[in-house]
Amino acid sequence: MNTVYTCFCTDVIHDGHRNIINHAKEYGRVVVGCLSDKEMIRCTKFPTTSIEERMALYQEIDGVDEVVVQDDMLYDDVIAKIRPDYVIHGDNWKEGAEKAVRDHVEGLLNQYGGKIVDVPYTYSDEVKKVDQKLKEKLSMSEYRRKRLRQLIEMTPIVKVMEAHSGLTGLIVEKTVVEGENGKLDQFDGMWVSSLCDSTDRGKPDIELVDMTSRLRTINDIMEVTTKPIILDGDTGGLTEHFVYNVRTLERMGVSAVIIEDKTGLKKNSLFGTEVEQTQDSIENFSAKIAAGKKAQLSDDFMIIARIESLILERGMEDALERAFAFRDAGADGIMIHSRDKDPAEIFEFCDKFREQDKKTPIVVVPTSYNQVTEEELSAHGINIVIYANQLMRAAFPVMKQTAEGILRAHRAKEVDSSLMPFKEIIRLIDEL
Ligand code: SPV
Ligand code: MG
Repeated sequence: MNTVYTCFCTDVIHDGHRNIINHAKEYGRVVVGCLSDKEMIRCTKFPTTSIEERMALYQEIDGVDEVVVQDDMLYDDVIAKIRPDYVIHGDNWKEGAEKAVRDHVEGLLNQYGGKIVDVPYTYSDEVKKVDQKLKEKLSMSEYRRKRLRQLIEMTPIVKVMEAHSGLTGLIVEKTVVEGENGKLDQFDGMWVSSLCDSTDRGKPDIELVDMTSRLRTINDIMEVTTKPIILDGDTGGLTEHFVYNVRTLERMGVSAVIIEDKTGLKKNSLFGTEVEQTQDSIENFSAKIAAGKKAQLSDDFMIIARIESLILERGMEDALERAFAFRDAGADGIMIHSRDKDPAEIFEFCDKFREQDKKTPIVVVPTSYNQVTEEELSAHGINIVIYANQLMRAAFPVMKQTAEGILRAHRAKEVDSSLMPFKEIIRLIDEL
């Protein structure tokens, strides 16, 4: 008897899936692959149920003979193991981002005479509704909040990109690329940077933009996205205020706040020792972390301690002493910052920290040492990489050039060829 294989990456079964199975039955024994968590995330479909729950769900569908785990979005593992006579899929994978996957599967099947069966994709109201519901579920605070902890467990390194508005949030949410290996890739979460949130308002990064305004930026981003959010909480402010902010952020569905061990008038770390900056004492900052942890109500929310010792040239020993002290005070992660062009001091810190602590997540912001790859960071035990300001730095020069171009030409024609038509920009924006 022939084997027919299909891969599902969904938490909810709708007409489209049932249609695939009904077609599949005609070709032979039906094996359904359940895409693993880590591969589902890369495919832009974050799971809201466990792999065990999904497998049980697929097994219940009428006509399914067997359910297996598929741990490679390009099907290499399952095709090698099962050697199906047919792979069946909705014909929507003939174009767009999934076409590369189809081409790859076709190549694998050609090696032994297997075939692809494309079934007309089901465009029904039910399918649309289920897709929409899944998306909305992911944007609900209880799902969004815990997603960062889940990602740390599920992926080799969590890739976080700066967002400072609804539109930049949408770019982080929706940008998907196809890598050299044909695999898709995307960002995992968003960083609401104090530097970019301040700059977008034309203000300096000195904790001048108050929490109410920061919450508004977060809300704008949350309205149109589902990915987890890490807030740059500056120094966390007064401990008496920080505890209230922890509650608010947690309730909104923010996944983590990172606070830095500075005190007094905070200046941006990229200034280093060029400006006067005061580091908080280990004792005070530990008490702030402990108070924040005591205030939070869920287990999901993370308070991450950011150590400024390398920025302020206080040395590696000081950085490590602080890291262990802040962890012991309850910090759920450590962010180590550096403005050196060489990643050596970051790697040294991480290696030494990992000698004694294998688990506490480490976060880095490679703005100055931007030559490092995610793979290298991950090899040094780093769990989260934050690209902290690139979207804003990309937009600013182009906006400036455009303004200058119009002033020079006394009309907008000359700049038009370098502008994106609005039709393309609004494609990003969802209509209900
Ligand atoms: C920010 O993005 O606001 C940060 C990171 O705090 S840095 O600007 O590098 O200090
Ligand atoms: Mg900042």
